[in-house]
This record gives sequence, structure tokens and C-alpha cells, in this order.
Amino acid sequence: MRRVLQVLLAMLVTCGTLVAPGDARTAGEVTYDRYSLMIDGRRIVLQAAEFHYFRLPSPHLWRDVLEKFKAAGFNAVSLYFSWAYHSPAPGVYDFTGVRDVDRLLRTAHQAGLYVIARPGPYINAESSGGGLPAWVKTVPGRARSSEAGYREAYREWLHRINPVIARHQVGEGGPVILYNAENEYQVNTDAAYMQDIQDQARADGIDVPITTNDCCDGGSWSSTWATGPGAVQIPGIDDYPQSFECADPGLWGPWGEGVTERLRDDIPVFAAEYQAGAIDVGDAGYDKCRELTGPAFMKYFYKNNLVTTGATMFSYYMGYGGTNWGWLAQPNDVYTSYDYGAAITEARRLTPKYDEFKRQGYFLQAVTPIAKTDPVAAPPASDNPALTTAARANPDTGTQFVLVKHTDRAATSTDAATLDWPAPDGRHRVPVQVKGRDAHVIVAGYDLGGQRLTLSTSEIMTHAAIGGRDVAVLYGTAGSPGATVLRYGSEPRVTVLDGRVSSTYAGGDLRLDYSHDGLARVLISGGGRRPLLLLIGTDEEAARFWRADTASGPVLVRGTDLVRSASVSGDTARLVADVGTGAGQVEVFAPPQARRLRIGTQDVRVTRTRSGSLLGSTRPPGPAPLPALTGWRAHVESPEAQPGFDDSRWTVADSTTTTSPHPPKTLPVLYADDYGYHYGNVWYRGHFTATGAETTIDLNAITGKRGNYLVWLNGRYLGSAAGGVQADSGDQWTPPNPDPGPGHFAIPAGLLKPGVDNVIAVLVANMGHNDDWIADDLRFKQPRGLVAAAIGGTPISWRIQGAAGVDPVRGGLNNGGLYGERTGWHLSAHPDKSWKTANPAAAPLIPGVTWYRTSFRLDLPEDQDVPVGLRFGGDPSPAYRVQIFLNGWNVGQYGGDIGPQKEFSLPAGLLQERGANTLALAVTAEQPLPGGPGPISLFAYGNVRVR
Ligand code: IPT
Repeated sequence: MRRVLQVLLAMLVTCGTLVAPGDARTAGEVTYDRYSLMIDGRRIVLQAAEFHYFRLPSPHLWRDVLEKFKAAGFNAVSLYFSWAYHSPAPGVYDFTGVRDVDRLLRTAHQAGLYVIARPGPYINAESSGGGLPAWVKTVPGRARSSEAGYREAYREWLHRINPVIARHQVGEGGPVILYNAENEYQVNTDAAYMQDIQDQARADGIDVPITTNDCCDGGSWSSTWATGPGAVQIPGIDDYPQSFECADPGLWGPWGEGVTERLRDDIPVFAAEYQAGAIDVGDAGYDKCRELTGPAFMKYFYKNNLVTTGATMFSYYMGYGGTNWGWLAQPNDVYTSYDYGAAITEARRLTPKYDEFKRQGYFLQAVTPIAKTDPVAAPPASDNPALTTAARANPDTGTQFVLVKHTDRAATSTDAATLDWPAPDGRHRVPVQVKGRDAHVIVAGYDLGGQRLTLSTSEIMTHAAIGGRDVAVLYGTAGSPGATVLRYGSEPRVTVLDGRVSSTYAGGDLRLDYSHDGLARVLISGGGRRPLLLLIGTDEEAARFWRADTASGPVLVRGTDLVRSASVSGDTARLVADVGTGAGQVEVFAPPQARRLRIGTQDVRVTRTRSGSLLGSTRPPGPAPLPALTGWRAHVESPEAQPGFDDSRWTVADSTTTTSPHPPKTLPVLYADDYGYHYGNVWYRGHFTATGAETTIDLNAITGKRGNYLVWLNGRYLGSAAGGVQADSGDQWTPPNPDPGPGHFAIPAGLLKPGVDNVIAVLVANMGHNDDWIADDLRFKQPRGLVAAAIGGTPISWRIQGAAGVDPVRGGLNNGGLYGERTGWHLSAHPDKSWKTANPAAAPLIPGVTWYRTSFRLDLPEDQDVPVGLRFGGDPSPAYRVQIFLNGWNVGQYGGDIGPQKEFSLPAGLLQERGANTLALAVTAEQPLPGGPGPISLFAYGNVRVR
């Protein structure tokens, strides 16, 4: 009963319609109205980016990525929690080591980020099974429904993950402010399921508002069923206007305007997943995806979205993509890298997209009236129809936000106009100029610290009160005109410290006119206000600024590659910052008591500038050479192919029934999942007494896209075939392919031994499990492994072998059932002295699996961050595929037409940066080849000093 009361109470407290802003506030209360979320009554614009801890299996690097989010002006991180990642079998859950989500949530909190917790149960995310563990394929009941079987399974997960999330909610002093139920569940209509997920969450102590992310349009859980069972408090919409066609990065919104709709009148407009990268469906490479979703796209689409519907809740997918290590990938759309063309690369490097997030994110944090706006009439760009405006204003402060963009959003020309702007403090005619595929959000009627900003046609990046004056960073496109008008009681003193800025004063208005060029500096004092330092730069100059909060107020830093945090104590300003090989100037705007500067462990000699800042130069990081990879040794495996191999301890595959919705074509049922082998390669051995009349072996195997299988008879290799895939249409109406992944192998004369035991051996790849986007069991529960087998009519008795248990550190997705994996050839400790030396690129390969191993030592400087990758030179042959193991961790797959990837991230943590490392490659060849992968080398993605 107490529990029930608690839950009811929690629901009352969090229901925004019941708790009006201004009501009694307890610590960490999340409320909302039609404008925005409020935390303890304080409005916030939610600026979140998505991060998948399961795609970065190095917990200490979570901090690095999350600090980078924070430094870009994000105030929140959206986290999917992957059920599959934690549960290798029913009832078995692991939340330790790389799965320590408690640590993840603590880290987010320490980085100063709120959290949107998204535990599914279904998450999609191009992850195997869409995050549903493969064992769920074997439970009765439609997945993503309220049907028995599935229901017990998902409740088991929720009761494990919810308590962890619950104890990190804001009310408990933690970072979690929202809980997202399910994922794009709009095409499915099982309200009982949607409701039950929420009921379970409430029962488990979740008291923050519950959200859901709808796909594509608003007609769903969000609106149509807004009040019925299953309805959530704050539905949001996923929007990917730029598509996933990375091969064509010049596309411009092929999937629409990308404007997040208002779904209800009582909740903020929530862009639950807004495109910030793309999956590389066409194998174009992620740099192209980064281009497709680059700064131009961000400028136009994000700002357009911001002003058109007044959205104040954003979550960008992805902020950092990471790696599909092990067997994490869903096979149909992705390969090892899940870089996603995100603002932060897989190797944790910052890109120009990061700069754009920073410009926009800082603005959203600094100019707080944007959290509450209504549409208002926009000042027309009347003298040039090529440009269009739209506007919103804060009803309390009157602050206006005017969007200036091209009328034809696809325009590529630069266009200028004069805005005749009836701003709250008076009418002004000011110039605006917009280059093609760009948009500006400009502000009028704003109390900028101790100043009154009448208007500016430069965009505001940030402003801060530092040492009794205001410092503001404004920016605009290089070469474009800008005008800023500030209001004063009497004429102020204007000193142009840098750049060309003209000023006029009339009737209380100080007007500055200039062209955006480099970084102009204008000091304004007197006029009845505290001093103002205006820093007016180009986009590029603005991006060099960092803002960090200290106990003695904010500081601004120009220069360094990244400022993670700052503090001021005594006469010293300290920065925790990254300094790249470019090094260069660093300039710090800090309270005046700071006369010295320390970056990490380095004292930086500084002088005081006319701007009142401290100026010095940074020292670049030292070199970080990487060793050549030599001393490779090789060993052939696949003993399973030999007739004499002892398979007596393998699992007997003799089942005649299955819970799979796919009826077996031949018996026994050979589906790997039915025998508990869910990930990676699986071996089959079939024993049969031959009549001698058999002529062919007819097989069907389903592997998921890019999978294959290899077949031996009595130790003789017969060849390979491509594995079956999800029906191309991928919809629930297309019946399953009746002949998936067929392979017909003629039996060579003289190979069969009539009347005695003959052995067929088959090695089948399992490239991962289909997602379940439309909650279609035929798709999600598509089997893996052999799905039919016949050798004439001769009876066969089968055994199957997949992974030998679950790696206690690396988890159930790390390994499949290769011989070398079952016997530890991938592990550092495996003795390989007896293996013969061989160069992988030049040594001939025979069909089956050959392993290569080598070790190398690293001694990377402790105060530097040098992300390391493994590079395969030359072109991969489609005839072999390579599983790459670093110190036992399965870090990726190369070759075999699996994807365009030739460089693989070796994340620190898995990689011993100061110590010994072992690389092991399992190379599966489909045919005899003169050589294998290579040349193989280590390389550095970057090099920054971090201490
Ligand atoms: C949206 C999913 O919610 C997310 O998990 C991920 O799969 C993303 O797409 C694509 O990377 S689904 C949307 C594109 C319809």
C-alpha cells in the first residue's frame, strides 16, 4: 500500500498539468508547460546529444566524451540502455565493468549533464535485435507487445535497469530528468504494452516525466491517443530530414523541412531524435555522412526548427557514435564503425560540426528568454524576396528571435536585404546577409547582462559577466555586414581595440556597424552601465571560444583545442584543456584577480591585453610514435572440418519443434538460437550413413546481410555460399523467402563412404539479428544458422557448437564459436611460440579459418591523448573476412564485403597505452588465396596534450 501511495504521489508531483510552475518546489523537481521543461522551476532549453556507452567499452573514455558534450554547450545526454548488452541469457544480467551503467550515470552527473534515460525495452539503434537480446527470439509471445512470454522477459529487464535509473534521478541528486518509454512505437498499437512499461517504471520508482520518441509524424502515441492507455506525458518526434544517403552529401532535406511539430498544447515541442549524422547505408564512408549532415545542414535545419515551432527540447542523434564491436551490429544497415558522421568522431576527435553545436549550444544556454516564446510578426526583408523571416518573442521580456533564411531553402546564392525592424526598443533599418544553405537567429530587446541589446544582426554566441563587466561574443559569416544597437542613458565611450567598427550615437542608441572579419573588439564604457567588451567574430573565430563556469563566475577562453573546466584560485586561473599539435595562442577572460595562467600541469607565461584578458601561448604535445607491427605468427584451425574431430561434447541438434514463427523446412530444427548459440560463428557437424547414391548436399542458411557459410564433406572443402538475409522489402506483409541462402554442393565422385559414418561440417556466420522496428516477429525472429539441410533422403544426425560460454569481462557479444575463440587464441595469454612466422599479406590462405597473432608494446605519454587505430593497407578481398581481436576484445570485422572500412579504432582501455598488447586476427577464407589482409599498421587519429 505504501508503495502504491508513493507511486501515486510521484505521478502527481511529476505531472506537469497538475503542478503549476511556482508551486512548492522540492529539490530536483521536473515540471513543464507548453513552453519548456523546468527544473526546480527554472526553465531550460534541453540541448541533448545521444551517446551509446555500449559502443565505447572503455568506461574512463565515457568521461572524455561526456566532457566534450558539455564543452559544446549541451546540457544533457540521451542514453539508450541496451538490454542485449546486459543479458546473455534469461535471468542473467551483468552491470559490471564496461556494463557499469551506475558509473555511466555518475559520470554524466560529474560532467554536468542531465540525462534522458532510454531503456527501451526496444531501442533500434542499428544494434543487433534492436537491443532485444537474441534469447528473446525463443520466447513465445510477439516481441514489443503485451503478450505473455515477451511480457515476462521485458519486465525482467525493466526491473533490473529501472532501479539503477531511479536512484540517479534529479530528485535523488542525480542527473536523470526524463525517462523514455519504448522507441518509435507508433506503427504498433498495443496500448497495454505502452502502458505497462510506464506502470513498471513508476512502480520501480521512476518519478521524472515519461517521454516517447515517435517516428516520422505526429499521429500516434503523441496526439491521437494522448489521453488513453499508453499515452506518455511528453511525446516527441524523431526527424531525419537529410536521409541516410551519404554517397550524395549535396542533398538538401530530401525527407522534408525537418520542422518538429507541436503535438499538444500542454507540453513543450520535443525533437526527441533530431538528425545529427547518418548511418552509412550505401558504404560511402562516414566522412561523407559528416558532410551530408555538416555545419550547413545544422545551421539551416536546426535554427529553422528552433524558431518555426518554438521547440525547446532537442536531442541530437548522435553526438558520438562509437563502434559496433563484437557482434553488436544489426546486420542490415551498418558495419563495425558506428561513427555516424557525428560531431565527435569514433576516435573522439572534434570536427567542424562540433563547432556549430558549440555556437548554437552556447547561445541556447546564455540567452535564456528563448525557453519561452510565442510566434510574433517578423520584420520583413522587404527589399529582397530571396530572403524570408520568421519571429518569436518571449511574452514576459519581449525579447524577439528573428530567423532569417532563404525563401527557397535550397538556394545556394548569397543574398542581402535590409530589415525594417520594429524592435521592442525602437525601429531600426539594419542589413542582413545570408549565404546559401544557412540561416541566422538574431535577437532584439534583450537584457544582455548589465546591457540592453536593442538588436543585433550578428548572432549571439554567449555572454558572461566577468570582473564587473560584460563580455559578449557575437558572430557572423565572414564578409557579411553586421549592425549592433545598444541602449544607453547617455553617450558611452567606445574604444575599438581591434578591427574596423564604426559607431554612431543618437537618442540613446549606440549603433555599431561593421563587416564580420577576423575578430573585432569593442570596449564600451560609461553611458550609465557597467563596461561591455564586445567580441565580434566570424563563425570560425567564434568557434575558438570556450566557456567554463567557476566558483568565481564564468570564464571565457579563446584558443586551445578544448576547455573541459576552469577554476580561479588566488591569482591563478587554471584550465583543464586539450592542446593539439597546432598549439598557438591562448587568451583567457577571467576575473581581474587572476594574473597567472596554468593549463593542466603547465604554467603559461601571460601578458595582460588591452581587452583585459591574459594572453599566452600553449605548448604542443610531444611526438607519440607508434611501433611497426612485425613478428606475426600464423596457425590454421578449423579442425571441425575433419571427419575424425571429436564432437561428442557438442550440443545435439535434434529438436523437432520450435517457438520460431518460421516453420522448419527440414527436420531436425537447426536454428542456432534454439540451441542457445546467439552470436558469431556457429559450427554444425552432421553424421550420416551414406547409401553411396547421394549426389548433392542441399542447404539453406540465414546469416543476415554480408554473411556466408563454408561446407566440408569428409574433410574435403566443397565451397561456400552467401547466407540468407531479411526479405529485402523488410515489411511485415512480405512472406519469408522460401529458399533463403541456398547452397547446392555436388558430391565429388569417390568422396562418400557407403555404409559407414560420413561427416558434413558447416561453418555458418551469424552477422547479427534483425531489428524489430515494426514489431514484426517474422522479421525479428528470423532464424540464424542452418535452416534446412538435405543429402538426398539420407537421415542426418546433427550437432551444433557456437560460443563456449560467455566471456565474464567482455560479455556475450564478444565471441562466436570459432575453434580459436573456443580455445582462447584471441586472448593475450595464449601461447603462440610454436606457431610459424608468417606475413598475413603474403602467406597463402586455404579455405577455412587461419589465425595470425602478434604483440607490440606501447609507451604513449601519460599526459597526452593519442587515439590509436589499426589500418589495413591495400584492397580487401571479398573472399576472406577478418575478425580483429585486441587483447581478447573483438574490435571489428574487415574484408568480406562487410563494409568499406579499412581503419579500426583501438580504444584506450582495451588498448594498453603503456604496456604490452596482443593482436589476433581470425581470417576466414572462402577459397585458396595467394595472400591475406595487409599490410597492417598502427596509426594515430590525433595527438593532444590533456594535462
Ligand atoms: C531512428 C531510431 O529511433 C534510432 O534508434 C536509430 O535507428 C535512428 O533512427 C537511425 O540511426 S528511426 C528513424 C530513422 C525512422
